[in-house]
Amino acid sequence: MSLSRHLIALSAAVCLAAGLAAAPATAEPRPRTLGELARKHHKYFGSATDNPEFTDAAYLKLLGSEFGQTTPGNAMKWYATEPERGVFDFTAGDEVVAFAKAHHQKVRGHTLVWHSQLPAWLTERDWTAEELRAVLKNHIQTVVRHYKGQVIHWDVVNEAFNEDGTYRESLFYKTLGPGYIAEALRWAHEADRHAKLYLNDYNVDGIGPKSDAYYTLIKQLKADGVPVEGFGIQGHLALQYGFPADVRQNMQRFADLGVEVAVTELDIRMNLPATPSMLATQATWYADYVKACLAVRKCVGVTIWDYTDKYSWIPSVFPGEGAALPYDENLRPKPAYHAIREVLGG
Ligand code: 9MR
Repeated sequence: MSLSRHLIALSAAVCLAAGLAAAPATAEPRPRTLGELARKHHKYFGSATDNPEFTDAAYLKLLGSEFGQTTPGNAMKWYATEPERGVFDFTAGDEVVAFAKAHHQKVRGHTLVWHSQLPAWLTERDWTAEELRAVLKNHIQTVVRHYKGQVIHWDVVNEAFNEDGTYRESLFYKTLGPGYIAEALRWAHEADRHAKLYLNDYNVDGIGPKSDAYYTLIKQLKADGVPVEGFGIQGHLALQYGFPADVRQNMQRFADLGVEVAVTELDIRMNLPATPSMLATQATWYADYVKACLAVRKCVGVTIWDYTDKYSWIPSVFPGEGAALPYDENLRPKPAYHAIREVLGG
């Protein structure tokens, strides 16, 4: 090979090497995840999860990468954590917390006092008020102490009101009267002074009798010095029932009471089969809901009630309905996913 040919070959090799070295700088940057985009607004974007899903590697990969927060869908409920009186089992909850920790995710604790998913030992006998108070206090404090420092929030009382704003006649209400809510909050606070304590419910997206009941209750609890620090708006919507246009105003009035607000279980179901136009409407609704949270400084984040239609609770509870989440059953992002990204600035 002549000298000039040598030089040409050499310079080609240098250019190639330089080109390769420069490649990472010119390559498309990795798109920000929903969790990262939300963090820029000082909020989190999360997904609920459930232990049976932990065998699905593709599912876990997205759960761990895309979201900055998780909520165990069932693992911390009473039936799971205290299956026999005084016998506690934190296996399922610990599994979710360990996953979250490994993926730098915040965890919301869900839930301590709820009328549903209670163990049989609790529901299948009558309790005096004194007995039930002791059982409730022990349950709350044992669970909260176990997760101390590991959860940012507790849904201390879940779904305490009926649609008309009257108290739900749960075991706790019937036996202890409405004062069980303040007591539950005080007991939880004694066990973990740092977790933010929430009341959480569905159909409280807009202003109406049910959210008014929470407004009045939280105002009273604050006046009485009870440690209530957050209002959880679950956000289980359905296309056929319309979008709660005043969700931002509703969030703001709770913020003005001095509590934070979180969207805790967002999903938007529809009658199947889903059409492109229904999915487009769903995308707008997700975007508008997230926008409302972004507009309220004390709205701390949004959690969707799992992220894929593969594991949504909807089809089993509302036959003929579904397609409620931003990813389809094959873990492919739907229009809703892209709409949420856009609102978050992605
Ligand atoms: O996602 C939960 C599902 O796996 C359970 O079967 C169901 C039982 O009621 O509870 C679901 O989660 C609920 C949440 O704990 C409270 N708000 C309503 C949610 C949907 O039912």
